[in-house]
Amino acid sequence: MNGAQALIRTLVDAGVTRCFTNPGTSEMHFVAALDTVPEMRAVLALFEGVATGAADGYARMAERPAATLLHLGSGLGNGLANLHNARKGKVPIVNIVGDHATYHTRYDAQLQSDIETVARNVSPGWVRTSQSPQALARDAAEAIAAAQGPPGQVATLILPADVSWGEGAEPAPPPPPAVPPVAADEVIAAAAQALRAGRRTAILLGGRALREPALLAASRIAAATGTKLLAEVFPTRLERGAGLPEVERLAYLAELASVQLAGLEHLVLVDAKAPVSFFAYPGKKSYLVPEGCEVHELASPAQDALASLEALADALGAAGARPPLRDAERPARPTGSLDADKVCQAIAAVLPEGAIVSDESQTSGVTLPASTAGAPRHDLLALTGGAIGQGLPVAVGAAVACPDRPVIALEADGSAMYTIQSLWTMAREGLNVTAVLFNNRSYAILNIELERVGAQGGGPRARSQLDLAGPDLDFVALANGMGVPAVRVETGEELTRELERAVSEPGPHLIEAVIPSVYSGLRLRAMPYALRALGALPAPVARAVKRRVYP
Ligand SMILES: Cc1ncc(C[n+]2csc(CCOP(=O)(O)OP(=O)(O)O)c2C)c(N)n1
Ligand SMILES: [Mg+2]
Repeated sequence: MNGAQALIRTLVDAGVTRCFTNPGTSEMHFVAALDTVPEMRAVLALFEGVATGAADGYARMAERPAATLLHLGSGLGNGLANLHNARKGKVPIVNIVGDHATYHTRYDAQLQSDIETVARNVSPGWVRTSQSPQALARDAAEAIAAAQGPPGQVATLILPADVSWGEGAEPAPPPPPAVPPVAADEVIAAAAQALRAGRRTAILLGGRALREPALLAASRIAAATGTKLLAEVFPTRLERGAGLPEVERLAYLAELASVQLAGLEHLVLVDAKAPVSFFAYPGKKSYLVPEGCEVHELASPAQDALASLEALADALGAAGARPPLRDAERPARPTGSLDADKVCQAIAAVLPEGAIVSDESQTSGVTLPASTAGAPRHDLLALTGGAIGQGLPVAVGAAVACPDRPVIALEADGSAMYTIQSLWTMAREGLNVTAVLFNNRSYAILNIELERVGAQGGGPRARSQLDLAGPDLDFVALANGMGVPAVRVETGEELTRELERAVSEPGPHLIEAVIPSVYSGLRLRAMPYALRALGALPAPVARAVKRRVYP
């Protein structure tokens, strides 16, 4: 057996049965070995950012890692943004990067580069260049264990070509499953005391605490104590919809998140970080926990969030509490010419049971959480690391993981163009993905940010950097060119009809809606003033404003 064969056998024996690839010469032995291990399904992507984002989407849904196969430092670099998103989402990925043969590196050939340095940014916890075919399978088993965590992480295994083609390799046994610890008794007692004291409290849920069992445990605690449940801004995987507990997501805009957090005296973190502003803004706070609020970490990402929440519920005598569950409720089907809110309504009106929603709708999706709150239960996958170009690749991976569930990719135009090649992989693999393109012909959010950061000037040259009009992107043509049937819709009636058709037919579809920016004209100009004024308003008024602009 050569190294590559032993590597792939080790991967599939450990349950890593999908590999998202964009190979080159140094990976040819890995590619050749695919035919000797039929349990491994390799999925070709036409850009590394698609492969890495697909591995992320796959693991979020399959609850086990996929592998990637990337070509040296340049290929890894191309895939970096979506590995960054996976790292922030604590998503496990076995990131395999081919390299020159060990004896070739000293010649500094054309593709030679420092792969480990590139990898460390997204794989701070585990990077290794395998040194021999005999060591390779063991290295792979360690990479799988490291990737799985918890917390999940991107483990990068660098595979020199001679290690791959060298003979005398043997597969390694799968790593034993990790048993994450439950919160210590004194931590549970302290959190229970904080929640019992009748103070203003909230539990901030992130990571694995946004899955159904943990949500149920948290909402029992909320029902028994009156504490508020919050979810992190961009969840890795949030289960929501009719029949599930409802949690309020923190807003992306720090000014609005501050309104949600105002007045809290205790904040209990469960697999989540204390909230901070996405960016620094002159004269504004970075750390969003209100002054004087005590932060308790019930469970870190390395711990068992569910068991810790259940232990806390027991300590509070809340195990038998009956939490309120979200009633089924859909908005009416929109009619007439479309805007962003009507697209969100249409999606909510026809969302099928068990859908997986990969949400990269950006500003156009601002009313989506409210519209879909009572839709049939679904999984929401968000932009965990803020590096755009994630939504379509994540949809690819989710559809590979869950071929029987409808995947809906909600894509803003600017974000879609980073990894538009995802459409080709969807067509080739026959994936059940419906991509809805919110085409506002703009980097709309950056128009808000331009005002918010207080940049001086901001004239026509600045605005042209944020404007995508001319030439107008034609997403129907782009999709057709990659084998995906596509339509452009102009009315609510057309959109709901096309959505239902797309979901009922097998394979991928794209629906383009050309819509105005949610923030333009007076609304855009008023936004920074309104955001600044929020802090000075009485809390109930500020909350009402927040609900209005970011429901
Ligand atoms: C990898 C990466 N590059 C650039 C950015 C900066 N950025 C943030 S939002 C954005 C534009 C988003 O435009 P679009 O996807 O059309 O959404 P809209 O704001 O129009 O709703 C850009 C370029 C980023 N977040 N990530
Ligand atoms: Mg846009």
